[in-house]
Amino acid sequence: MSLRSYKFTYQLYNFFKKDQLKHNIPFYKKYNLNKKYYSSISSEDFIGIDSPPNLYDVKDSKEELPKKKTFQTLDDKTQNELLSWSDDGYVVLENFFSEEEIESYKQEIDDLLESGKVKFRYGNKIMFAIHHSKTLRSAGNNKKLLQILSLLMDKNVELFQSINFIEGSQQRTHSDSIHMTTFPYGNLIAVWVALEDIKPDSGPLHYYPKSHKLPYIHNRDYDNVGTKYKIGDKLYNKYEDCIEDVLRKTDLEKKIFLPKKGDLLIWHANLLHGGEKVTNENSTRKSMVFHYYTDDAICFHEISQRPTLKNKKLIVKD
Ligand SMILES: O=C(O)CCC(=O)C(=O)O
Repeated sequence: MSLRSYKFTYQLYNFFKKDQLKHNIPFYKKYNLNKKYYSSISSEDFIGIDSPPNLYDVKDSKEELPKKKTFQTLDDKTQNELLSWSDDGYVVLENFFSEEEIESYKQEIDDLLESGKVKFRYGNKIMFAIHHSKTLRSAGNNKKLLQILSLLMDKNVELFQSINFIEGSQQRTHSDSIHMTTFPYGNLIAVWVALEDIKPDSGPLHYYPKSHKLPYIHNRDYDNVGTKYKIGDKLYNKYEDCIEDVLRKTDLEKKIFLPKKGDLLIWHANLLHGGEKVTNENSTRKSMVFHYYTDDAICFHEISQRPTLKNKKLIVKD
């Protein structure tokens, strides 16, 4: 049995990273959570505590967004693109980044790879390149983008993570809420940026419009709660099977995202999405994902039951 399955291993690790965990302290107090901020945490800790929903999970963005000052400052096209947020759980913003900006992001990734500052992890993902690049950090902290994300969440958001892809992820359908969990639930928002025109054979992103309205799937939903001392022992594919089962019982339809370079897709914390199969082995699918937390929630990783480590470098904007 691996040491990683014991909660105390993470607790020890967390203890030495305490500074990066303190962000949760005020919200442990707010939600009367009686535990150390470096201890294990999962959705089991919130059973019986009401999770206040976000504005557009209960009110229609078509009616509410036009009342917001920030919304009124946006051009007509962007306004229209945002209106269906609460209905669909995603929005597409065409042509958001310029050709020049996109070229600079691609160059930055090439340089980071060549210098060895970033490496592929979990197969073909370049994780957290924003920790090494002011250019990519600035892309994630683009002023208009942050404004739009804050508008959709109706509160402040903070850049947390980036993932860069050269090729399709082929990742099975999932919700980000199992990886970047929050309490209250749903306080995460994500952005997928096309760094080139995306072709159908390159393993494009897929997503299920309206799936954000399905219940959040947590450890207990696939028998992965664990014990007082150990995290759950289910393999990740059991979670993916569970999502497949959930979807099979709905009539939700899959959409494939085939954007042009510079387009982006913004999705809700619980929107189900993944990567299509790559059918052309020589294809590339250059893309960049940003994940943002709101600044008013407890953040953790449901599967490993670890509180989220936040890198301060990102909070101080360039
Ligand atoms: O780009 C993809 O294929 C999947 C990305 C994804 O699932 C994510 O970043 O959450």
